[in-house]
Amino acid sequence: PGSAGMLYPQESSSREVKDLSGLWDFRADTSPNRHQGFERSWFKSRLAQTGPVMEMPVPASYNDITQDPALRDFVGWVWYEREVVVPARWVDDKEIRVVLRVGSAHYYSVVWVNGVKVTEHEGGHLPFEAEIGSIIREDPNVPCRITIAVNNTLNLTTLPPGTIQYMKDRTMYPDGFFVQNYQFDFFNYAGIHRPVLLYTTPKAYVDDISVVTDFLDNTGLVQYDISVKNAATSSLKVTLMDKDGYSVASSKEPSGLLKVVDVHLWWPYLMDEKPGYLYSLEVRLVEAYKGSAYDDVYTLPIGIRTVKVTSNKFLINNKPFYFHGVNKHEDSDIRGKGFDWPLIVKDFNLIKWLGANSFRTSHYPYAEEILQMCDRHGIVVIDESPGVGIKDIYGNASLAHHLDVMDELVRRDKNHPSVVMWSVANEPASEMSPAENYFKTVIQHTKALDPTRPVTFVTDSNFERDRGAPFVDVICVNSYFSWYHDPGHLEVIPIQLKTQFENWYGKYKKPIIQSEYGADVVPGLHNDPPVMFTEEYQKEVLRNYHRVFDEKRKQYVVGELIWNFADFMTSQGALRVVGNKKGIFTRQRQPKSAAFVLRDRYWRLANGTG
Ligand code: BDP
Repeated sequence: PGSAGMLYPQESSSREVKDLSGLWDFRADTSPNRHQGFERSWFKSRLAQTGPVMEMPVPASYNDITQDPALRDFVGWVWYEREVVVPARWVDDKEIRVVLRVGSAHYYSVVWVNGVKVTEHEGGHLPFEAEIGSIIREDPNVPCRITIAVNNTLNLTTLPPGTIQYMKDRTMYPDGFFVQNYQFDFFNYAGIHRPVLLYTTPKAYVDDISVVTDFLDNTGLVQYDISVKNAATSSLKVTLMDKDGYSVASSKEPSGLLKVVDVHLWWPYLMDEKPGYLYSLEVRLVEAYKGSAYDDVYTLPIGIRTVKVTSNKFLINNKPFYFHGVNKHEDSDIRGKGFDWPLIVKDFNLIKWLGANSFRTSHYPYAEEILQMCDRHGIVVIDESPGVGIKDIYGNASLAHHLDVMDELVRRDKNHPSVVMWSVANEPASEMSPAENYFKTVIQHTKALDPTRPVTFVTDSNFERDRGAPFVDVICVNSYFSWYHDPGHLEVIPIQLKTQFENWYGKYKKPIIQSEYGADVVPGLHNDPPVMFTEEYQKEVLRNYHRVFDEKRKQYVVGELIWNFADFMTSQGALRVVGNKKGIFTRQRQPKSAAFVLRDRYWRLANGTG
């Protein structure tokens, strides 16, 4: 990622944003070697001139949009293109920086503007951008043509990893047959998943802002650091404003400490009457001799709070915080992993209905807009990297890429008060001997990037054999008692869960979060006494876990996150009935019976009556 910042694009008196969501031209490269687009330079002219195109919505996964099974399961390069009319003043005024930004595209992307390559990016869940001003100024009379080629292939050095398997037996498989294998449990949706934007800044601009917050008695402390680019004779005006827009502190320095008297701390949902209280840090870059029209203005929402971990507590603002929440996915009908406001707002309403105070971004970074909502609503987040399905420790190239991904993730999300912990991976092969160095390195790297937040990874391995746990701040454990083993035997849950907690705590003396537990339900299936896949069985699994949580949360268990908030799509397999059905809501966000069990519990926990 280099030294550049990745501030969320924002409109201000100095910045404009043009959202390119809508219909783009689209074609999958189905040529035998999947490489015709590059060989024939499809980026050089309109995509429609080099072959047939279809209309494809952006943002969305392309997989479920058509009736074509080959496109649903396509592996390789797909091509998107759109022409944009750029406001003349962006072209005329050379003092304006024009940036093209892709919120995310899965997995590998190459971007051209008017046939000129402007950037490429590896990784499906984080933003990337390129300055395109000089290209659109070359010929002001041609519309700006944006071409994005996206490849969803996963291999041993991608994150998440995967393998391509060729089936060469011609008596069994057709010519050229291959499959994409991966060892994570969600469908490898692909395409341009988050909005593509054009945005402007003045030539001299605010490139990045970092804040670290603290408080002493009634005084809030905001340590900030601003980096600017192309600024010649500039000065800064930094103003911290409260929710009502009143200035509470100010400075002219690029970095410093702002003090807020009678601070209103950022509190999680249900811990305060005004959860998610946000101040605004307005940064104004003033270029001398140019007039205020050339100031760059960027306003960062900030929440003042602290996070600390002791041997048996997770503290927010020095008060014990108990995670009663969910694991999620970015997943829904038709749009797959595509960004969708109605879905996002519905999910927040369901989270609040449940009385949940937190979620984990299983198993990859979610859209920034979701984290911004968490900031505003006080929903606490464990921010997870795409390090899922690492079922072997694949070597130095994988490790190096994992470190890069952590750089990009921390750069993007460092200022969100809702983010209280980083998770570097989910259920890796942490019992292998190279895992020790691997997780030590990734976790130390993440701590160096951000010394203020605890770091974890989520384990499902045995407490004696796991080699990553010595490096984490909080032990996060997944277990599926009476599901993947002892199927049907609900009565084993209490004893196995107690043993699980006592083993981990006994060995490490660190707080523990039950980061996954649950059971599949085909909604509407009933049986009493409970049997697997019925609504009754899911409820009983939950109740059995809850009894043990209640005993252990008095000691060192600091959280419980249900697997999963909602049903979601997976690759096809004998264990999955049109996807994973462990949701307490269906994929369409309607409650199964267990949602009511959880709702009762979470509200009791929130009210301190549990
Ligand atoms: C865990 C994984 C999660 C799966 C879940 C399950 O972390 O991604 O979906 O189990 O099997 O192993 O339902």
